[in-house]
Amino acid sequence: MPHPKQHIVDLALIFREKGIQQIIISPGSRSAPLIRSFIGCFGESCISIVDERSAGYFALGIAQYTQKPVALVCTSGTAVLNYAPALAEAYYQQVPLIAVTADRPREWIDQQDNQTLRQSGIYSSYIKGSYDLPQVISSEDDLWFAHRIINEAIDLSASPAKGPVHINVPLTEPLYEELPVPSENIRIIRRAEPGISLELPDELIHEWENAERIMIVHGQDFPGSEAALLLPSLLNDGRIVILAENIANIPGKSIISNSNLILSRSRGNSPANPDLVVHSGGQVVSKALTGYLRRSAGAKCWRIGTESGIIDTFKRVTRHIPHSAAAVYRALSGKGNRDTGSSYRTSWQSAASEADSKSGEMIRKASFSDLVIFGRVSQLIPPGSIVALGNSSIIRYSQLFPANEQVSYYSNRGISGIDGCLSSAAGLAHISGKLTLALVGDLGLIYDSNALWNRDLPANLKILVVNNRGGGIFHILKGPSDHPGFKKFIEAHHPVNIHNLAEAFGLDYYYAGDEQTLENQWGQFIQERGRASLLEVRTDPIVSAAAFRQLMSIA
Ligand SMILES: Cc1ncc(C[n+]2csc(CCOP(=O)(O)OP(=O)(O)O)c2C)c(N)n1
Ligand SMILES: [Mg+2]
Repeated sequence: MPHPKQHIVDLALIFREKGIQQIIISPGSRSAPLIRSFIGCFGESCISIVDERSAGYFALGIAQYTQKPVALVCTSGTAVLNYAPALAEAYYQQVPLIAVTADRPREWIDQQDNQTLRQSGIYSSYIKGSYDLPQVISSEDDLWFAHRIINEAIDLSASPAKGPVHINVPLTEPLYEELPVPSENIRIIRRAEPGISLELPDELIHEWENAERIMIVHGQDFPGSEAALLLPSLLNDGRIVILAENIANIPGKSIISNSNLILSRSRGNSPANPDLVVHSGGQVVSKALTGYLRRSAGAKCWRIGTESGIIDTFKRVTRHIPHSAAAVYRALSGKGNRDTGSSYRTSWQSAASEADSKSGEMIRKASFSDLVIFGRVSQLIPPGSIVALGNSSIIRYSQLFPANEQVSYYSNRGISGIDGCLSSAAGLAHISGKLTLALVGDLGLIYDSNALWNRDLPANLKILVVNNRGGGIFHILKGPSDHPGFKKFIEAHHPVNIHNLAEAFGLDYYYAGDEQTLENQWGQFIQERGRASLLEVRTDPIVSAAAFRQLMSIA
């Protein structure tokens, strides 16, 4: 007869055998057997992060980088709910995460037992799969069942479209006893992923070959994705324009990354319209681009993606092609190629460089503001670094500058929360070992300051905080600043001392209040000094909003 907690020991071993390497553990007592099992199997490589919300986002950063499932382990109760933001982000960004949550025995749910809530299926609306392990193993069949669902959960998380899964683990006392050795007949089920070569139907090829002006819009994607490798080669075909923002991470001089600036400045006079729009990848940041495509009457529109539903961002999808972008682009490559000799592509490229040089001119003359910081920082980022963009005006400002091919861009754009940007950046810094520049707003930093509550906070994490003392984004959007509750309830103006915050967590702190000091401090700030550092740059939100508006109106 197997040991009642045999599955707990086997769980960690199955994780390891199926290639999982990163385990993030938050503290607790109900989870003690799980912690024993994971540290027994993975040893020192397990990472301890106390705050589960931060742990979830830290894991997300690692999984964004590796594209492999990362395991999260926590105790029962509200700890479980604190994973929810990161899991939801992972769901919408198709990032593989596995939440392993300790639970009380079933008979004690809703019985006023300590630290207990209904955990089974708790993330139901934004999870690829939810599993409950047996409470105790009382037969070989129980163990067979546990082995199978652990395999299934890992495969589900890692297979397209990737995403989060939940393994809930009811645990009976005793919680601190020794565990047995792993099963001899542990089951590792290997999943054979289908190849990616694809035969597309003739009618689809026909539509592609007959199009005159194709616009590929590729949304957020991870650096080095297959689509990133394939897309630039499609530009041999003169009918194609590729619009991909910095977070799409598509390299190439001819990729247009500043569509937001082009389309904001075009005032209805945009470059030539496409007759076929092909949409792939994750979220697109630019509202101007989304609006433009929604208005592009007459154009056909394909959505390529492994998601099950139809993503019709531009309200004009005529075909949904449920395969990976890489497989479809590979199958289309070389089909119908021609250099139309039309001005279509040139019109987009000259609009891109004109928008860029006009904005450069304006920024050189602008007062010190958020815009000026971005202009300067975009030139100072060292090649080979990672840039983690905060969700606020930060990511919008960063769209105003051409993407830097030497830099990898990440952001939590699945659902754009400000609550985990810094923790994800810490995860990226941890796993990559590369200089990781987290660009965050003051609210984003303070909200997620528990990202800094990490004994092993990577020294290569460099945090640039644009402190405009509230949500600067609400100054640049049309509408909010006329609201009666603007200052207190929307901008959420605050007096937090960021210097003290950085000191509390033992970070090196730098400060700049003008462009010259920013430049002077930069070298020290990004230098490897054995601990993470934070550079606070303070700006006036009114001046910043005026500079932004000026750019948009000359633009
Ligand atoms: C968890 C969460 N709460 C609220 C919001 C709404 N929100 C979007 S941006 C923003 C303000 C961000 O301010 P800050 O980080 O200072 O950046 P800034 O816009 O000033 O650059 C808020 C509250 C959100 N995205 N996520
Ligand atoms: Mg702010």
